[in-house]
Amino acid sequence: NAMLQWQRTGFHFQPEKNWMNDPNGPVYYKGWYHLFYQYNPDGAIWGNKIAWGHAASRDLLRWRHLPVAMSPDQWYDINGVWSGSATVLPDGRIVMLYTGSTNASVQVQCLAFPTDPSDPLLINWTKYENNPVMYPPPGVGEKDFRDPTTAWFDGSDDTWRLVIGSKDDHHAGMVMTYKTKDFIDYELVPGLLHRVPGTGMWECIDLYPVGGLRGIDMTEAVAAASNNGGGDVLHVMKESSDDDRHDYYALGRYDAAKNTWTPLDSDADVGIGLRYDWGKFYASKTFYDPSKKRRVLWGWVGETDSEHADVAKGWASLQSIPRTVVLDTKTGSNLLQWPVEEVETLRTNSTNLGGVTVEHGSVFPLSLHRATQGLDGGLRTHFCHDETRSSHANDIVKRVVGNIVPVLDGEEFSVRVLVDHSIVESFAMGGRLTATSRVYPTEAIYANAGVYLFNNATSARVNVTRLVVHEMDSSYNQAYMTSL
Ligand code: DQQ
Repeated sequence: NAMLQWQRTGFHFQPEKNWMNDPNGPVYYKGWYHLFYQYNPDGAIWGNKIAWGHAASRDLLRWRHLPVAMSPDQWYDINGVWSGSATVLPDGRIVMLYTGSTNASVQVQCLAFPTDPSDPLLINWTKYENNPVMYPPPGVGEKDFRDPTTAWFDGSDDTWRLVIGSKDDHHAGMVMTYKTKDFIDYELVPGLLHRVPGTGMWECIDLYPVGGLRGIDMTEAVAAASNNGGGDVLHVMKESSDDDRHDYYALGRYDAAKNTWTPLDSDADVGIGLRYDWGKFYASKTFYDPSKKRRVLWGWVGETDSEHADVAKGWASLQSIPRTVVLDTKTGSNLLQWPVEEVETLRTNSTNLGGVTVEHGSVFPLSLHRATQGLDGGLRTHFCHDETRSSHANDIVKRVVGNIVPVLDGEEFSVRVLVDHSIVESFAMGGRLTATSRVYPTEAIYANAGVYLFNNATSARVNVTRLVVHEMDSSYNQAYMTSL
């Protein structure tokens, strides 16, 4: 449906057509970033024949679409090649672990390797001949055992370790640790790394270290911890909550020897209470990028229109802009997420509009955003996306998404907003809070789209000290794809 093609993005990743969901196995290999993703080659809706789509890029922005990496073609994954993660071994080889949904819809973990490790595009994949390598352990439901993480090396007993999410019969979300020497035989490590009653199935667990400025590889953090206690490094535990379809995280300390992860906020109810993003963002996954020493987060941004509309478009879902993740050392209690620096290379035609005062109840056209000023921490500052006025279409979920965001003494409120056709992704206070929305305007498209500053307050005036609007060059994205 050509009418709907304006919804396709300029610089957010999406396949050429069809359904996509979770990001899978992100990894940097021989100069290329690889992104795999849950993909339905047959249409624009999720189904029981999910495969791994695949694309590669040198800069996380311009993607070369590659053939499907793995299809559901074995008894152990015939109902779906589900989510999984890449591990890079010390000699550079890649091991891929993923969940197979078997011919009896049992969730098992499976192993795959690049068929030709000398191919930087990693086009062909070989599944291990004796898959599966892990079955649901005793006491775990056969449909509650999925999404293995990237493994890390633990020198104390020379094993690789990884975690897998599940739930128990008290509806508690939980995380199990496995160890292996060869990625073929696995041992369940006694105890649970974390468990929170009442939260249901935990999908797509992520566990990774964070510190101040740069990203940290998990293996490196575990080695540092055994040598010198690990310093100020904290570990993020993230789960995707199948009950309410949001990604939650907490900061804590991982103790490899004890196989424990202890949240900083020890209130059991809060055990995993922070949100990655207040809007549409799910099943996310990070990877460590050794070339820029950073940790990069991808999240699946689904549609909020109807399935009917998706079928008409012939595609569904985007990936978020890849985000670097670091610890917010000022608050010490949350992460900072920020678009990867490569996004700035897309900026053209910048307009500076500093020093604007927006009176209460007024609208200021040709500007960027509604902003509220935090006064020395005395005011609570709230950031949200108001989707309710985003479209005249009648088959759309429209909400107001957002929350309180810390503005500390001496700080001014700031927000960065990425607008890309049918997605708006916002980063408030340097990424302390993020909100992602899908938008489906029926009139404000192409040249009819505009940007305004609103001040909906009943009395306060807002001083916008700095406002920069960048147009984003996305034209060469398509050109690049076809020129290869
Ligand atoms: N999506 C995959 C599962 C995962 C879920 C199936 C999360 O592996 O738990 O498409 O969106």
